[in-house]
Amino acid sequence: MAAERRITLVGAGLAGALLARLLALRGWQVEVYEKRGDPRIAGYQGGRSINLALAERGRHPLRLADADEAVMAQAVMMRGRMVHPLHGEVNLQRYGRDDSEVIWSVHRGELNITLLDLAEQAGARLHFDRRLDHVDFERRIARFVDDRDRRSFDVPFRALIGSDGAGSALRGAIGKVLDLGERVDFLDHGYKELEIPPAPDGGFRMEPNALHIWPRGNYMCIALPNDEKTFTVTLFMPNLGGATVQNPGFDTIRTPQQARAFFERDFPDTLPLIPELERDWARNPASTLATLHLERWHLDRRALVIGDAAHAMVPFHGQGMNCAFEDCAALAAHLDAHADLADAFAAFEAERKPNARAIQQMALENYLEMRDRVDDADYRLQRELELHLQQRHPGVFVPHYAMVSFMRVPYSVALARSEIQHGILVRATRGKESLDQVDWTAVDADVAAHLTPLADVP
Ligand code: FAD
Ligand code: 8R5
Repeated sequence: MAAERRITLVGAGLAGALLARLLALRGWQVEVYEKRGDPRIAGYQGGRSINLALAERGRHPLRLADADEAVMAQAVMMRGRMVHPLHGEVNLQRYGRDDSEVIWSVHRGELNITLLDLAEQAGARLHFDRRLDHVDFERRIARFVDDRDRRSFDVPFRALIGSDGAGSALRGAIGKVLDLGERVDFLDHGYKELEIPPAPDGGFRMEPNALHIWPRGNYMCIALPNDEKTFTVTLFMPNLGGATVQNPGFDTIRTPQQARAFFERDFPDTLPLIPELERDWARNPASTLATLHLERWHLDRRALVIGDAAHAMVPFHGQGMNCAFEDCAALAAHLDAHADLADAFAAFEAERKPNARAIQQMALENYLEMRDRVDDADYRLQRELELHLQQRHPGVFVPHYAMVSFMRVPYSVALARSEIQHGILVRATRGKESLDQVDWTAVDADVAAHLTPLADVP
């Protein structure tokens, strides 16, 4: 029995490193193959983003792996959205009721390194510069290539877990022997990253404890703080603009000079903060955004995909990593509970697929909210009412953002309840300008008719 607790992971990114740790702590023999070099030696060569938002959903699996403390040592608290209107005052919209309801900005490279160290300490064996190239599922042999010298290595496996990200090579290999029902929905918007360096005195150039948003209707900038006193700014905008300057797109802003003119018009308060705008614009290409849907996540007992490899999503709820970490905890539990890997993989897929779909949908919906709605009077009245209803109906009316970011109720439950609650908020505030005008008797009846108490996952 013990000899059978062997598994091979492909990809030592965020999910791969955490899963390796969780399984090794449970006594599994874990081998991890990663196409990049060891970031602890070579320096982190990861994606362009430097920081990610970590929420309660992601912190819980980190706690299970005894990794939360090490990760939180480098985290920057974000209390809410700092909204920068084009005209008018910058204002903080808190995410939760107090500082226990916040999200955290973490450095991707440092996070990955912390998790790799912990995985190794738990006994997982890490193999860097090993890119999965080909899988023979009949003979159960995976071929890895070292891209530095093109040498290849044939590795026998019992089962493969693909934690190899949105462009998963394992998904591609499974797809050759099984129809995964794969569909990629590209968003017609993309993103580009810019940097706000530290101030001359070495401090932050803006309020550090917030996620900054510059909503501009059809596009937006956001900024997340870094523990090195920098901010990563991300501009999200259509790939293809319209004929007029009112509808900019990545295709219509062709030169760094045009980028400056665009920022002067639409994001004037950011310009003094981004000294190297032209350099960043030219250096960082615009990236695409997409949602990946798969009908199947596993090939019997031989292979499974998790994280972005199974369900990449658009970034607008900041939940891709959080969801991938939840996957790791769920998979570890199913592997403990089922002797046959085929049963464990099937149970994992059945649990996680509806939840992945739900957060993928909520992530798409949050784009409109962030770029267009946060500054609208009717939207702000709905948020205000949401907080009142949370107090009036504790444990029954729980704000959407709280369910997604501060609780661990399944994403599918959060989505279903958010849709009901949205209806209640719209009905109660229609034609109203302030909470004084709300008909509380009618709202309470609406809540009682449509919502039951919500228990969080213990
Ligand atoms: P990854 O972390 O991408 O890891 C995949 C690993 O597999 C990599 O190390 C890669 O090198 C390796 N690999 C790839 N191909 C092969 C191969 N053929 N053989 C071997 N190894 C291979 N999520 C949030 O929750 N909050 C955020 O704020 C947030 N911000 C983001 C910002 C940016 C710019 C981006 C791009 C994503 C962001 N995300 C965020 C999403 C988050 O990064 C992903 O959801 C998360 O990293 C998924 O983890 P993963 O392990 O599945 O994939
Ligand atoms: N990912 C995030 C949120 C929700 C914030 C809110 C949104 C950048 C490529 Cl766009 C985005 C959020 O509702 O007020 N929390 O965390 C992270 C986000 O974007 C990340 C940094 C990103 C992919 C580029």
